[in-house]
Amino acid sequence: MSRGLLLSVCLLAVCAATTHVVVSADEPKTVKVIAAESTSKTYLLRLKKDDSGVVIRSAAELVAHSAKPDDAKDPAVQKAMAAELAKFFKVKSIDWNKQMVVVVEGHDTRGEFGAIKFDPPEIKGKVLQVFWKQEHRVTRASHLGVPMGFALVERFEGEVVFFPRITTNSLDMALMLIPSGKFTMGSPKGEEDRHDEEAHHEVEITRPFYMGKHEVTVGQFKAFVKDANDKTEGERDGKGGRAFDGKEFVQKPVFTWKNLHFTQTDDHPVVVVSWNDAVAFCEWLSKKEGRTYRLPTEAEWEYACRAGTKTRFHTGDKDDDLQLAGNTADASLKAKWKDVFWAMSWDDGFAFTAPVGQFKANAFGLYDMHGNAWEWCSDWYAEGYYPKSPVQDPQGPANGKERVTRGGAWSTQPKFCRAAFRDRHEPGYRSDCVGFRVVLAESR
Ligand SMILES: [Ca+2]
Ligand SMILES: [Ca+2]
Repeated sequence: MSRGLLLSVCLLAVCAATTHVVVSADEPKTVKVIAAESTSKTYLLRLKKDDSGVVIRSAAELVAHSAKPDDAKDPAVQKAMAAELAKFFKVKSIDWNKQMVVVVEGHDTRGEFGAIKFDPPEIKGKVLQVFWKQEHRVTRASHLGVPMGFALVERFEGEVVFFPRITTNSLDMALMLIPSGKFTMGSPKGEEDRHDEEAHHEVEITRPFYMGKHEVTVGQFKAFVKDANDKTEGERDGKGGRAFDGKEFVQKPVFTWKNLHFTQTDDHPVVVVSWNDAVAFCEWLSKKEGRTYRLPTEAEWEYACRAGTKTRFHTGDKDDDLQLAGNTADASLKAKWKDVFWAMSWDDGFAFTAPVGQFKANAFGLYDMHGNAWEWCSDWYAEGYYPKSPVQDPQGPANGKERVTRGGAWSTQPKFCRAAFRDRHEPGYRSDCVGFRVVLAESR
């Protein structure tokens, strides 16, 4: 069969992110990728939704979702299609008893060349996790549309879940995959500036999730306010927020997320938002997209911030290591505000908030986990929670008076930017150094 015919038998697969089949008794421990290719969607298959994936386990499945499935029922057509797919992988034929094909559809490359890259799949229990990312490259070639990735892998008789390493949402917000895993939360006894409440303890994050690559920006928050016709707590009660008035930090009605003592563009982190405002944003976005956005738990936040590191900052242990990772109280701030005795001697270039993503990302690809804006977490705060918290997915105390904030800000010194440091405020609190980032619960 020609590529032309194959083109005409365009697959309209049902492309939920997951595929469920019965697990065999002798499930494999590893699954090898035999061959992988990436191309434009105009070539072979067509899935329904950006960032989706399907599994193909037979020649019949290859054509079963075609636009004209009746025409494709002929075994000869099925065989020809499978042969065409084998050519694509540069193998003689596909042995459906031992192999299967995973197919991923990426997202619009907006005129740039896009390619899908697979990472080695991982088996977690009875689930095969397929990780992939879309890479971009500026090219003079014409627009290639949505890229697709194909991988010929060893057959796995179980559930297969596709995880894009990065995904974007309706606000053009990039979200990074945070894989499940175990880590030691809190700080070791010898850590400089440590507080006793940062008790070292093991935590397991049992499910992968997505986290905002950046803090929520002014531009993204603007979209919420406009669409929801909403106001922040500080605007509704007329009390504004806490901010610098030229001499000290005070609460003033004039200080709101859109009116500060410094200039912010749409790509700065939104601040002067309370915990309640942040939750309202998540609820609005969840409703808008039909999936669940929320604030991270304190454990998720620290797991994501550390990204496998055990040091005070994800860039190292020394105060100086922080200047790579984030915007904190520095010479730029001191030049504007001479009373900031705690400012560090280095100059990070930003007196107040910086546009998101100006500093070094951590190993999960997250920016500004240290500094820029403090980030609200979903947990209530309790000083003694750690030693008695559940090992798996701790959610924080059932009740409390204050909510946790993490990571430090443009106004703080290194000790408050440490991965383990915990701060807290009442849920209605808002200031010019507190913002948030969102978590997207994975879709299973
Ligand atoms: Ca700074
Ligand atoms: Ca931050």
